[in-house]
Amino acid sequence: MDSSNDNNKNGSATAVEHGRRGFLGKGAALGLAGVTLGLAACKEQGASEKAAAAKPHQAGGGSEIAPGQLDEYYAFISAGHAGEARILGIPSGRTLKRIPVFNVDCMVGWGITNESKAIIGTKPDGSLLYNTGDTHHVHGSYKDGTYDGRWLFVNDKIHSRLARIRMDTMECDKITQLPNVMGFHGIFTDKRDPVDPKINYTTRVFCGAEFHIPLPNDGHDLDDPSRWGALFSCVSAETMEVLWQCRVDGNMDLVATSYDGKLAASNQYNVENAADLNGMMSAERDACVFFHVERIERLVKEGKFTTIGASKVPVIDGRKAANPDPKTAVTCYVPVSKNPHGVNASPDGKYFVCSGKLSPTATVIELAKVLQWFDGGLKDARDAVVAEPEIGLGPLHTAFDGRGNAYTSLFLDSQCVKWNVDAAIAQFKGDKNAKVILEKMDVHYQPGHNYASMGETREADGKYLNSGNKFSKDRFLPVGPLHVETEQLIDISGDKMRLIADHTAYSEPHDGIIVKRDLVKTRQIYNMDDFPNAVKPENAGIERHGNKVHVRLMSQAPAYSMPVIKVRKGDEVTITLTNHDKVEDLTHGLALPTYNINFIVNPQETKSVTFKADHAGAFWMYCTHFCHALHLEMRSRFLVEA
Ligand code: K7E
Ligand code: RUQ
Ligand code: CUA
Ligand code: CA
Repeated sequence: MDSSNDNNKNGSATAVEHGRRGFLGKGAALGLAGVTLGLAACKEQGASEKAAAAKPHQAGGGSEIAPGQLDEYYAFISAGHAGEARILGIPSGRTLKRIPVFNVDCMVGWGITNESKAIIGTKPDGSLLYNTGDTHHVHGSYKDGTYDGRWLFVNDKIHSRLARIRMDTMECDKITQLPNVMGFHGIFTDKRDPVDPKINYTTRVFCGAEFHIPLPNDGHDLDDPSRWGALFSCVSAETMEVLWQCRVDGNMDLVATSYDGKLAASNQYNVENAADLNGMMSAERDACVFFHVERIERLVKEGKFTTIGASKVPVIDGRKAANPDPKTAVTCYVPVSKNPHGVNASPDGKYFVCSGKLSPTATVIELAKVLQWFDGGLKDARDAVVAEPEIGLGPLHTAFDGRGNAYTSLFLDSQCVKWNVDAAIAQFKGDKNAKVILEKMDVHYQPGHNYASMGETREADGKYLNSGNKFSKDRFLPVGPLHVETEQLIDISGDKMRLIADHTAYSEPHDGIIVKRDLVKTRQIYNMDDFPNAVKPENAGIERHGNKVHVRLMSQAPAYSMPVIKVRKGDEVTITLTNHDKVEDLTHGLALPTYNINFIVNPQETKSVTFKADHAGAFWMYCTHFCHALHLEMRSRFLVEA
């Protein structure tokens, strides 16, 4: 089941069983590149590996939260192609909530109720536009350089949609599809306005685009990918409208923003604009493209933009050929290591770090120098690079502890490497004694993102680091061919990193943020008046207009307001249900057998469903959510007359 057989065939490794760590080896990064990923050679087992197998440390900084005790942090994480977002407690790793976003969830009724369908979007026949999604990155809204607890934003890579989650209810309230974009991968909120000092909070969300497509994607240029392009998008955090897009050379992967609001950037692994794997790996260097937000928005204001196809969104040309003079350019392409993955902002606001992926290095870019380039004061964009330390194989994502140290995930080495940013800069300047690499710690196995507590804010506190690992192998009981994933929690508060917990995760979380619990303020019950269609005693009951029937229902434990509901076969039925219970946590459900209806209403909440009563009979409409000693008795007869 591991790669050792392949290794033997290739003669590139010993017959020693080392499948646990050796699944993917160093060969991939050393010039053989991605094409050999599955067969690559294995690394030797080292002392550090044995150390990792030792028992986790105890007490003081452990992960255990005693029964009845609360976690210190929330983690808001993505769920990959499960399509949702999730909330964990940190350090316990306990799952607190799953937030349906792009997926359909029959516990909540997401994708089933009219309200959630309106957010996801429907086809003319009322069915869902999409019921799949791929969430990779979750980022919060900011104020004064730290989380304001207002919103979370999450991407859908499959259908290029941006979703917003309001943090008072932890529910998705808006979804926007980006026009003329495919492979929306990186996302980041801005932290303040580039111009107006009063706007010290998030108003924009920036979105990268990984895949080139014809612009517009309407069937032309299908045989000539060299004419395809990629657009960087800016979305209003408040209205969720797409404000503008910027066309670039090459593609875009992940996104970072500066603390001063002036710059957004995206790492590019395909500056080659290639359509195949070999082409995407042909250039020695790729780039990190920086966007000058103020200049782009000035051009939009002055009307100096084009539009693409049916989209009305202003598009600014950020390609190099259209931006010859740095002093007016909207983009700056800083050359970085080959096929990078990940770009992360240091909490001191000074640097962005891109990881090499196919190069064993990280590239440190100084933002002041990028701004200098935009002012015409830096000859070569490459001069904005102030360090490029060698850190290990397959570097992907970098987290920060607020004490000047960076933590980069090493996919191929299955490690987390802790390195010092200032030392890397000194080394780049020629200081041979600079101690850059502070520690390498094994993780299990093949990490994607790692992220630190408050690490994406000015308040980075250097307490916890989560390593999201892609292969758990033998770390947990086997459960069939699909293994659970591991989220390993590492205590980074001391000089040495300490692995303190292996948490499981259902596939497949990518990135997340760890937020101090006091920054999050949720409400305990809804406000009935927030729902224009709330059912109250004065409008409750059944109402017929032709073959349209509206059932206005209330729930109060342990009963629905109508014991019998009678409709005729062929009716279009809408059931609106308002939960009149006011007790915290007192949720009711509504399931309608054979009609594919299932949803819940939380205290003081209203939801509705619409369906065709296309088959006759008696159906017990029952409460699914345990609410009362007489929960099982909470049901009504839904009668459909032939
Ligand atoms: Cu590296 Cu989509 Cu952030 Cu996954 S991406 S791990
Ligand atoms: S009934 S407590 Cu199905 Cu035993 Cu639930
Ligand atoms: Cu109402 Cu169970
Ligand atoms: Ca490349």
